[in-house]
Amino acid sequence: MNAAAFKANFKKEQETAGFEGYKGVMEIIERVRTEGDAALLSYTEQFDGQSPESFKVPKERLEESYDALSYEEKEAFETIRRRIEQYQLSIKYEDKAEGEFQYVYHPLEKVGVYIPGGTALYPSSVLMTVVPAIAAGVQEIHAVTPTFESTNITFAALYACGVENVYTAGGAQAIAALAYGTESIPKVDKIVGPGNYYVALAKRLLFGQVGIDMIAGPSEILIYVDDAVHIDAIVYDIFAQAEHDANARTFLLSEDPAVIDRIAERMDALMDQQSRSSIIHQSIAHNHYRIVDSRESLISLINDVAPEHVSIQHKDAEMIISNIKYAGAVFNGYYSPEAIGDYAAGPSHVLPTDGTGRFSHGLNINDFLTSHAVISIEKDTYGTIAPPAKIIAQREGLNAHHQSLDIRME
Ligand code: HSO
Ligand code: ZN
Repeated sequence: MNAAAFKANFKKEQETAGFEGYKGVMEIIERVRTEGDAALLSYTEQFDGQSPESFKVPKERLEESYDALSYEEKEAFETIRRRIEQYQLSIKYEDKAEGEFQYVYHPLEKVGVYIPGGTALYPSSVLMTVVPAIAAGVQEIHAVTPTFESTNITFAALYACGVENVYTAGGAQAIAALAYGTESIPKVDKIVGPGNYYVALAKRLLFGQVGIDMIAGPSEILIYVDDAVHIDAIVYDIFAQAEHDANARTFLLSEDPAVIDRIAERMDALMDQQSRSSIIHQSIAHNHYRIVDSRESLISLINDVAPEHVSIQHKDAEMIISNIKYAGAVFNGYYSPEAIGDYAAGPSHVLPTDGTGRFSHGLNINDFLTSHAVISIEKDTYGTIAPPAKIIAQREGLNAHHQSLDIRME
């Protein structure tokens, strides 16, 4: 398969509800905006089959969920929480420049976090969204999740991270509630976190009314291997990606056709032992491509399509990785499988998908900070930069601007 065909496959249309989908989501947004909790309740009944007495989860339920964890589970949350926090603090961008110019950073005040809860619960997504927000200094975090069991692992993770404002609402209606505010859910400044197709549509439509982290599509991975790889390890890496959902995309690349055949054989042999084999079957049948090509075309391919995850399991990994410019996250070598990034490496697993890594990056502490410039010019500098400014003001025909500059020249 050549690069163009690969790219076409990679960018293959995602599940789409088209214009009707947009119309439906717009209707949900408008009803939540105008009717608040009443609309949220009616959509929760319609889509989730639930009629909660109150959307806000009482603190005792969060605490009970946490208390129900084993000692090892509590320790796991704490170890990972600390690791994510240390990573985020290490990348926090602070401009120390002082004098004439300065950038001042402030954490966002109110952040909404969407935690999926449909076919699987994602406590790892709690850690990967909430910990960077807290590291940035966000004071108020409001989490929504379509989860109705009285105690569960998502609640436990939220409790472990110290989040007390949790609401049992999901889908486009929960995003609209966070964007506009209802009687029980406050309006926030920014919404982050993964969600299904309708959550993504609502985020797309509401950007501007509220800040949005990114529009994340189905998860994807590109794995590049040489002939020395541990075959079964690669098979499990592929399954780990494919088991997310039927639209997940896995791409296995090598310059060596024999290694691809060996991996394919082991995939067939190990498939039926997988607990989510039917999902894996579907996503691999539709999305698993194999390409044998040169090193140069591999690098330009990666930079062109900017996969969410790139895993380089190859003796020349250092050289290849130093040439990668665009990717959600890059995994280097045997002890860096994608799954360690999902849970515990440190960087957030909320990453740009579907080529959006060409212009965006994985969620991090800076997504929860805003900055503004402070300009403090003294007389000497003013004397050198005001004359050219005056010339441009004159050419723009903005006389008051010219005078505002001119009067200070006297
Ligand atoms: N690989 C997913 C994140 C995840 N995996 C959560 C397991 N739990 C998207 O990057
Ligand atoms: Zn995963």
